[in-house]
Amino acid sequence: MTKPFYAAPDASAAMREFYARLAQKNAAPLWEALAQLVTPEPVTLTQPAHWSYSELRPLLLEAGQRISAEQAERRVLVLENPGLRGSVRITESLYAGLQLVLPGEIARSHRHQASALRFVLESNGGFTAVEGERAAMQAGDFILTPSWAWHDHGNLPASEDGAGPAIWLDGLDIPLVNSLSGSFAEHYPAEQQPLARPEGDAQACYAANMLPLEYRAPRLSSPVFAYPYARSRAALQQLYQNGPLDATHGIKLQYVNPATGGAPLPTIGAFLQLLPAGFSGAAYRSSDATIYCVAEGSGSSRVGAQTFAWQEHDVFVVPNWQPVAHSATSEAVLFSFSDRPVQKALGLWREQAL
Ligand code: 1HN
Repeated sequence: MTKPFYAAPDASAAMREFYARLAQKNAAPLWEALAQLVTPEPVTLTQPAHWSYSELRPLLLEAGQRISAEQAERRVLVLENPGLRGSVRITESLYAGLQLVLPGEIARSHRHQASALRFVLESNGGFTAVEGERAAMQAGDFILTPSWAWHDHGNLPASEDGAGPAIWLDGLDIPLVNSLSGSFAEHYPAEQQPLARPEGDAQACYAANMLPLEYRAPRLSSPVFAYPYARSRAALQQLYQNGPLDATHGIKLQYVNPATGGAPLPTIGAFLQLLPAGFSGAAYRSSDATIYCVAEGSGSSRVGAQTFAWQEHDVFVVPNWQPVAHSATSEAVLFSFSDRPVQKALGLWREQAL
């Protein structure tokens, strides 16, 4: 931690006695707290951290033997930041976890104020339904569950092609919503919500570089709720072939709400970047703590004083304002997400090339 910007004066016995009398009246001296309140740079409990998929996957599958999706409501291993143990979050503002749905299972329908995203790691017959429309899940797909949208997940029975577990990374703004004491939630009266539209309807309506006639966005989140990996990956590949490469980010794109040009969720921004084999990126920092998930390839990232060597499907965290520099051993694709849209909406976001 950096040296305090404001130094609290030493408290004499007489002052401490004064503070005790203040406390009895629910009052406190600001001059004792200022140093921790107003820091010259972001101070956070979020630590740089790395989760190895090859270590976590067997534990997630073990959870699959120990508890059903039905018993668990959501069978998830929370990725808990070591600096924030016990507070069920990966950064101070965001939650992340690895979810497992086995062939034939359903994770029943519910909705809540918190917005969620999924980044699919493994799926043959996995699917999710959001507000009356189903999307089949494929590895690398980015899927949204907007605030207050009914959502349930499933994996086809083994007899219908549901070969293997469906596993994805969940990201939610739960800590942010709960810091505002803004949580509401309810169960759908049935295990699965009825489907109101055929699969692919939202793609046709909102994801073909067109919008329904005189469309006015009815909500803050993107009407496109599934962003297939094949399309995002192909865009990165084409841009890489066309050049140029950013010295810090490689080829990096942000997922977008096509109706507004803004972030896909009001509280969470998400990104996908390609790092060519042998890429060694420049150091950079931004005021949003960022969660990375390796979609493809291997490499390493220097985060502050630590270096994380990562493989496919690993997750790692870069805390607020910590320098990060990415290197790729083989051609790699990194998915990432953060609370950047919140910071931007409040005029707080900063970035710096180092
Ligand atoms: C949730 O609703 C899901 O719907 C996943 O899959 C993870 C973590 C905390 C609170 C709600 C889901 C969640 C969650």
